[in-house]
Amino acid sequence: MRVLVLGGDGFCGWPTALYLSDRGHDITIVDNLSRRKIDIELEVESLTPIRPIGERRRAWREVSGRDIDFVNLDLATDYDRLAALLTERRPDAIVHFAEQRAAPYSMRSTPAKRYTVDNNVRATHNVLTALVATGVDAALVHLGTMGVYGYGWSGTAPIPEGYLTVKVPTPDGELEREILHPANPGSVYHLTKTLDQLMFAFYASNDQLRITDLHQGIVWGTQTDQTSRDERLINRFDYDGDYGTVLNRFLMQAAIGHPLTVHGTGGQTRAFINIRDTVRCIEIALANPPEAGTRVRVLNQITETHRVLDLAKMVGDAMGADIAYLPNPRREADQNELSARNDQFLALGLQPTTLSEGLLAECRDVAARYRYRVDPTKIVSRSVWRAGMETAEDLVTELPGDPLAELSGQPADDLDTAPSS
Ligand code: NAD
Ligand code: USQ
Repeated sequence: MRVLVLGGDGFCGWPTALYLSDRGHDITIVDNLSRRKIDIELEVESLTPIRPIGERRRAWREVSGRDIDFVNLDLATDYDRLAALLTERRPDAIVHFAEQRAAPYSMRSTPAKRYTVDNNVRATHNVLTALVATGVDAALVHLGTMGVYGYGWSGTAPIPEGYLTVKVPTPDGELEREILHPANPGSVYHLTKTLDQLMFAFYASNDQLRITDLHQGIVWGTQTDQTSRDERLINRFDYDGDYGTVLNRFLMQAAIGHPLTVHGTGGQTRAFINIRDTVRCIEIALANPPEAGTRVRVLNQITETHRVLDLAKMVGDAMGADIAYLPNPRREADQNELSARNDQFLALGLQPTTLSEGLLAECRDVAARYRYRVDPTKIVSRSVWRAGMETAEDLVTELPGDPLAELSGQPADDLDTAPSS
């Protein structure tokens, strides 16, 4: 397939581009490199030393013999170039990762809120309207989020995959209807994903676009079989308070001897997926597009759920790290249950990689190798959901000694114990 990977320089997009290229697909990355510019704005870098996109592509050609094309284009503002690209390449499929994806970043300031909405909503709408205007019949696979459902709305009822069956009272009795699951965003970033959903529903219905929306949980891990083939292909590893996600942050914190930064009581339960499964899920979604004229296909792209405190205890016990209970900079329930369906991916052949499979140790080792790149003053999350909310002081201002050196001799699979989910 000829595939455009929108956002293909990012944490999920880069390993997906390599994976699909490795599987023989013809890949063009479309990215405006805005994520790299946000690193400069936040004065922080990926823990791993990611290389410029040109060097990444050259390295991939050297190790695989395959070319990945790259187009530097802002999907939110360069509509004409996007339409011309579609007309010229006529892709069979488009994978859309290209959005501002950090909830804390989206809440950090008024400009960041406006940027997140402007960037994400316009980028998604431009892709949809360009498909209609050019008549290119590409299947669209979008990366959405489990956060569109909210946390706690449905109590203990398992979250379905996209649609909810409801009974509507009428004078003649109850009418059964299937509706898009009510949206319950917890941040401006999550809000943009709920707006994306409505745009998809409209364009699937009005223009018969073939759209799959993947409601992905928190991605953990960093390397895949492809990114680990050469140091120059290494994937991003965000650890800072805005972009770092919880499990990767805990592994990085333990690897540098920093207390594990649990927000509040750590009672939040979230859905997770390893980056190696993300790339497989995309391939499965590409191979199974919906028919034209049918509703948006929604799949929950998750493999397991865990409570934040359980993750902290597991990492802390295995690596000797302390837990720090910090004021929660977010407005979220003290605790929530989360049970969600993922039947469709399982039925389509996904074999989940779980926390118990040795990859925690791989991720810890990546963090340990690059610990010298950590700026400890960037670790505590300080983007608050409302002005005036309390945040913690830095817990560590200088990089502590290497805690993993003390664990030397301990086999890497000591971390192979998963908490119950
Ligand atoms: P990322 O920030 O690492 O990558 C996004 C990429 O898109 C970046 O390379 C960025 O430069 C590019 N981009 C952003 N706006 C663009 C624009 N207007 N034009 C062109 N390129 C643009 O994010 P990620 O972690 O790879 O996430 C990818 C997608 O997956 C996002 O949509 C995110 O919401 C979703 N997702 C991520 C996670 C996770 O844990 N990382 C979990 C669930 C869903
Ligand atoms: N948390 C901590 N300590 C930390 C970091 C986070 O306790 O050091 C807590 C947060 O308060 C929250 C939970 O861990 O309760 C998850 O936070 P996160 O930053 O790991 O994940 P989140 O903000 O939900 O966002 C990430 C991605 C986003 C994606 C989402 C999927 O950045 O792109 O959409 O995961 S989901 O969570 O399923 O909505």
